[in-house]
Amino acid sequence: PSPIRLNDYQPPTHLIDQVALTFRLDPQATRVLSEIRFRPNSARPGRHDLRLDGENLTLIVAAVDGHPVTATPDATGLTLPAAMLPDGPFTFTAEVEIAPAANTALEGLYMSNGMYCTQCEAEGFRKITFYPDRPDVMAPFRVRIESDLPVLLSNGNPLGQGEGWAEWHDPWPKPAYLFALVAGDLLAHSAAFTTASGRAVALNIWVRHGDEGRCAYAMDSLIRSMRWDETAYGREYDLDVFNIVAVDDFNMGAMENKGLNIFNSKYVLALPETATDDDFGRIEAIIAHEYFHNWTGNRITCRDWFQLCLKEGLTVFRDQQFTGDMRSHAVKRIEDVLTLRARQFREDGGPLAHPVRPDRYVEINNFYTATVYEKGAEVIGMLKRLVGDADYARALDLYFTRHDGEAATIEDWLAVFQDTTGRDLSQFKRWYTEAGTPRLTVTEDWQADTGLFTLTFAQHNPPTPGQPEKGAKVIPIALGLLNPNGDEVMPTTMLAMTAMTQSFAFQSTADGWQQVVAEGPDRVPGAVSTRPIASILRGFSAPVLLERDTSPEERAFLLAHDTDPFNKWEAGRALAKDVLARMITAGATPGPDWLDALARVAVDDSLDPAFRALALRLPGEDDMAQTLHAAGHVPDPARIHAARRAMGDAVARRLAPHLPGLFDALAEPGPFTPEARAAGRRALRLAALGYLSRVDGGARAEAAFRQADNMTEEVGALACLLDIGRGQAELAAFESRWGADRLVMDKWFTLQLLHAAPEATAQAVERLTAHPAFDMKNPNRFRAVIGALPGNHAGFHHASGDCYRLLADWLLKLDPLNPQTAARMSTAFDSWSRYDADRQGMIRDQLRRILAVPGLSRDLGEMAGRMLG
Ligand code: HT7
Ligand code: ZN
Repeated sequence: PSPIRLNDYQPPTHLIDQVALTFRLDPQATRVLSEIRFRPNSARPGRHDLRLDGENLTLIVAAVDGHPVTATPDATGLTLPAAMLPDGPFTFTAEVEIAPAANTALEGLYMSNGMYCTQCEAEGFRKITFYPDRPDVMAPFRVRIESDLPVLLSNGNPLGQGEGWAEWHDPWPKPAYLFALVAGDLLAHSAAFTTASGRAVALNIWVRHGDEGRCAYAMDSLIRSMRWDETAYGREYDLDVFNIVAVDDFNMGAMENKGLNIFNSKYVLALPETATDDDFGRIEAIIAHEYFHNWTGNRITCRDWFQLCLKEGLTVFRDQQFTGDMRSHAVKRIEDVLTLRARQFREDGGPLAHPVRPDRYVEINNFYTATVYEKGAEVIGMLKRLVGDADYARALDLYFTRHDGEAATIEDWLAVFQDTTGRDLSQFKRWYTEAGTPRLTVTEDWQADTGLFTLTFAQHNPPTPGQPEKGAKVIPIALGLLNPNGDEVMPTTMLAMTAMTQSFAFQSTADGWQQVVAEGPDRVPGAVSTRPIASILRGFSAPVLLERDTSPEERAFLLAHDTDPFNKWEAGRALAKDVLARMITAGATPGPDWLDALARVAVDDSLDPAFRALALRLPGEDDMAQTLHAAGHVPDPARIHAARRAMGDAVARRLAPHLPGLFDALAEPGPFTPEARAAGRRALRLAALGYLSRVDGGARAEAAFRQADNMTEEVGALACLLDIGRGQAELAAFESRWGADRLVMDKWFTLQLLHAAPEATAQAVERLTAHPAFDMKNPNRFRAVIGALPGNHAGFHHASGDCYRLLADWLLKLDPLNPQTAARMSTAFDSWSRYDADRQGMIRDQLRRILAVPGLSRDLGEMAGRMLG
């Protein structure tokens, strides 16, 4: 199929003033009656055919202003010829039939455990009825649902309900992708919220019977999100009710449908005994993310799908701010950067690289990517750093007033900042239009006689598919200077790099170190100055690969003294990666300096336990493969695996004297609470247990598993045991305890794959997919097994190529049922060019095999084609 291009955008021929829908629900034969009030769009002068999207719909009857329409739908929709349409406004009515029970793709109206639900983003509404399914057509909706099921929900406010029916009205004009309907035998966990201006809002989280006791944390997160958006962004909720529904079968995390968010149950349901601290954290973040979409996405939506980052990048940025405020900004930033590097840098450096605002796509579902979401958020963070907090707040206020009720573009977004600050952002816009992770090199110069310290940066913007050459980007570089005693002598200063190569000079003055334009004038004669130590790219102020020739001593110094928590962690991380890289490539062993530095962090009670836990986490195997490849090596997964295990053993031996004390001291007294402080202590305790298991043979982990009264420690202890090749009895106990709990059992499946020995990983896939509880139609379960496979780097890339074949087999099995999820999982193959010729050949063979399958979905076909290049 030929791609859809941004440059071909045309405004819609017709706009909609009102939509009324009636659903007569039936698993095999749901009837959808629509009444749509159209008017010609003055932005498209002249008379035009009206094209309505529609897929897999049986048209029963259609009419224009009551006159039956004879046009026949094609595979993608229905065209009403201009000659058939009145000059001015008119009403189009239609009745169609659909079969939700047969819908395994989980797009449009489908069924999950006897419950009806919808997923319309990006283009699912066209599987419900004939409609201009594009985000720049916005309309208020009235919806009537007819069904015997007790709970019938749609967007907006309830209008009324009776025996077998309910009616809803959403007054806020919205695009069809925000439409939602749910019908089922559900129970609500309810609460009330009063907005800053005094509006009463009823909050409900709807779940299956038996799950109502697992909603308290999601509700608490929702209330905190609503309050936070009022105080941080001045945004209030705008309907009388806010409904959330938890669904077991769901392609992604959650969906921000207006007034009726639909969630993967994994991101709603939590009790201490069933959910880990990470689960609690993700629930809080995703509840917030979807809620924040009410303004950034719903009230202001996207003109077309190329502008997806307008809502997703901004909403991710907002949910990151929220989590930082709720928990710890330092820990959140480190975690976000770890994810960014693992997912987005990987994507940006491979065949799937695309700009934050792509300019073409075949299947839009393939562009819900780390680049659009996470790099999209980074770009907003950079903009905020460049203009400052006050101007960011003013620009956002202008954005909300200027574009409320509109479908906007990235140009609109940047114009708001230009108009607020007077800055020209045309160069900055390259972050949206050019793919690839810039490489930033830095060299230092110290003139002892003049006391001038100069940093010279050079940026290199690598070629990416379809973009061989690129201009200089604006790069905000947050810099601090320390003196050799470890005191900060220049607090964080934002440098704005705009050229390919640029120098910044600094001198010691009476007021401390400062940036100077030229040598000398600001310098106090006779002021003592010694060469400062630079802390560069503080807080990871730009999504770049910083290449700096730093000695291990300087890194150890920054690990010990940097006042910027991100760079403190980064220094330790860089040290660990250097040590591990030498172990992999030169068979080195970890030296005492690094081990001592790590031990100092581990036992430093002045540091946040969550930070210490992060510092003790060894670099991942995929991360090392990516790093070695970037440094010109061909990564060998088996060597990486062996070296990383040896590194873990060395750390365990060095930390051994401290581990029992650390483990015992971090035990949380009293009942479990999911808040960040307690979670951080558990994270450090489990990190200690992981190392302890390597020296005590797992005795403590076995006891911890038996005694655990929460899922974090239960699953954490089990992981420690599996990591040292034990834990079979515990796995069996876990299965018999949790066999009936879908969400908990997903963990059981994933753990076994992640911890399988490299040579036994393919067998593990075969064994787990043959397990009676493996259900490929449930995306969570499929992801828990097949999606976890690449997380076992050495197993997935085992020289036999067995796992490559197995992954391709499963993608091909899933594709006819659920192409969206199959296409997402296929990205495991995107790193093929890093590896040796044999592995490259085997992966490419699998991609070719996939591409050759007749009837392959557009989703998977596009991905396989792009990965092959
Ligand atoms: N805006 C949503 C993205 C989305 C999605 C969600 C569930 C299933 C299919 C989907 N396709 C796109 C989720 C979000 O970013 O908040
Ligand atoms: Zn989103």
